[in-house]
Amino acid sequence: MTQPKSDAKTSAAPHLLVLHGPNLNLLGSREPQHYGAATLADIDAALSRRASAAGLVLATFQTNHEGAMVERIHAARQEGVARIIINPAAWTHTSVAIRDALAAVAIPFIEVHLSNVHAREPFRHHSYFSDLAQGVIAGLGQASYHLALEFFINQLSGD
Ligand code: CA2
Repeated sequence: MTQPKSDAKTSAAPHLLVLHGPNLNLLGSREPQHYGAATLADIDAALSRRASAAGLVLATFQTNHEGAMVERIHAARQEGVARIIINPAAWTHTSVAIRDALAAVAIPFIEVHLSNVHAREPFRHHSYFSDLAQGVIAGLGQASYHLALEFFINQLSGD
C-alpha cells in the first residue's frame, strides 16, 4: 500500500485519483437543477485542498473519450494509486470497457454521482460499476465526492 507522504507537495505519485466522465467539464454552465452551480474546477480544487490537508496527493482527470479513461485507469496502477473516486457520468450506464479496466487494475474505488440517479429516468438506474465498487454515493451534489474522499482518508490513515 502506498503510504501518505509528510510533504504532499513534493510527491509526484498520487495516492488518490478522482475521475470524471463525459460532459462533466460543462458543470456550472447548464442543468444546475441536476448538477449544481459549482464548476468542475471548483470541485477539483476543494478535493485537492482537503486531501493535501490530510497529507495526501490527489490527482484529477476528466475526459469525454472512453479510451482515454481506460488508459488513465491503466496508468493509475503503474503510479501506485491507492484509491479511485469515479463519477463515470453517462458511461455508468453503458461502459463495459471502463468496468473491465477498473476490475483489471483492482484499485478500490467509490462510484459517485451528483444527482440521485434512482430518482431519474429508468435507464439511469443500472450501473456497470456498482457491484465492483467499495461503495456508491449518489444525489448529494458535490458532497458525494467529499464524503467519498473522507472515507478514503480515514481508510488510508488506518493502513
Ligand atoms: O449525477 C451524476 O453525477 C451523473 O453521473 C451525471 C451524468 C449522467 O449521465 C448520470 O446519469 C448521472 C451526466 C453528466 C453531464 O453533466 C453535465 C453538466 C452540465 C451540463 C450538462 C451536463
